[in-house]
Amino acid sequence: MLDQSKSQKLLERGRAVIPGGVNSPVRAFASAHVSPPFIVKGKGAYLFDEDGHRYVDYVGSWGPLIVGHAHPEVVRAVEQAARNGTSFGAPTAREVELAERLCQLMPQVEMVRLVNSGTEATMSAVRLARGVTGRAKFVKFIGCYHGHGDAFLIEAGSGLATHGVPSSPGVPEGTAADTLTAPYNDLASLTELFARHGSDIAAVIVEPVAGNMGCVPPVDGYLEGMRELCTRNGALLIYDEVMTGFRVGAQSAQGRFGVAPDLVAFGKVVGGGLPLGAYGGAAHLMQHISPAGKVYQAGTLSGNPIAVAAGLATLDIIMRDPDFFDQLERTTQTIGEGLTRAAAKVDIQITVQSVGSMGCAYFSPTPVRNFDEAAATDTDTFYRFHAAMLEHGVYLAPSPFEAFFVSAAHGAEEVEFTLEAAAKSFAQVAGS
Ligand code: KE4
Repeated sequence: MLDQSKSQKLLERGRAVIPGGVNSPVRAFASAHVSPPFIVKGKGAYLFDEDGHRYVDYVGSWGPLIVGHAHPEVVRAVEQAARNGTSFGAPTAREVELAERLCQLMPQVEMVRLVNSGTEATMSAVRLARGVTGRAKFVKFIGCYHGHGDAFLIEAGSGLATHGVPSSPGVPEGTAADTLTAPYNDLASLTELFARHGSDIAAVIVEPVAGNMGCVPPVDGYLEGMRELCTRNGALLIYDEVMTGFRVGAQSAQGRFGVAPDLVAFGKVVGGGLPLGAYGGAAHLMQHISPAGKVYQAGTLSGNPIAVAAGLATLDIIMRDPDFFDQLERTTQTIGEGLTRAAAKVDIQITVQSVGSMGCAYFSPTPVRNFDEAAATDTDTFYRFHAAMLEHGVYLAPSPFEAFFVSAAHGAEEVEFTLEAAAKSFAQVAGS
């Protein structure tokens, strides 16, 4: 058994002053068989906890750390920025530089607004869509998570699925009534929603690869069909690329699948591990944002100089190596194949699904295409596997509905260590 005495004591202390002892529910390991390790340090592919354990990390702060923990260039950029002052509430050259960089990297993004989180980015994109179209309703997909904005907390996957919450108390009925939901990867039900509510729908928001029910790629023709339905009905298509942005390829999911949205929300990687999000799209849409237009959206710390510096440094590292994404994808595939082989050795059938450097190992003999199928996988065995992996030095997200993330710091040594740990863990799970 893993000695977690220090972490457990800290969790107790935390519970007295922080709800659940954590500042985001998924960190509580609520359904897991182990306590959350309290982290003291991250370096490259590794995390170090209060109890003296080292783990190969596949959470990467839930996605941002694509170049690994404490990358020297990111740390240097942050130090330099901090020396010049931590916040001004006034424009800076580097914000313009980051906005230019995002527009240059993403061909259909002509303007962006920087915010502080993925939640802010998705919330603001929906507000913009409503402001532009003059319509109130929007569509989200069951099992997709778009942050904790009121209107999104309906059948929202991720932490809510882990805690068995279909919709959060505190979301007024009126707000929920304007959120229409449909199963993911099911164009027929989206077509039906448009047939019933077409002229009231401001937007469809989607994770182009669903990463909050594991890792579910869009089926062939799904994004194309969604694009077509939106265009035909005068609704805006919003990609939530908070997770997939600069994660599944140099031009994110929209470049990878070749289907362009009207608006896009970013977070995670674009902030290089600091609090930063962004939303953007065509100039004629973004010009509706205040002060250029009338749709209000603001922030004391928006475009924070330290976060901007970390984001720029991370994008620099990613973009200067033409092989960056292919290399990550190869590593991810090696891990996926290794996990599948290790499980099969002890007669456990798993299905690994991955896109770029995000993936999920489902305890299921068949592929997962939507939330119902993700929920029907063997989650009990997942939780036992999760605890065994932690004991053997591998840190996975404590939920079968979360993706794993591979970083550029995961080399051959870390992969080998991971697969050895997996072989032991699968054997333990099979024997218990
Ligand atoms: P943040 O507000 O947490 O920065 O981003 C919200 C968000 C929006 N869209 C997608 C596709 C996301 O995955 C997220 C955040 N993801 C969660 C869980 N996968 C992060 C972890 C947490 O909530 O603590």
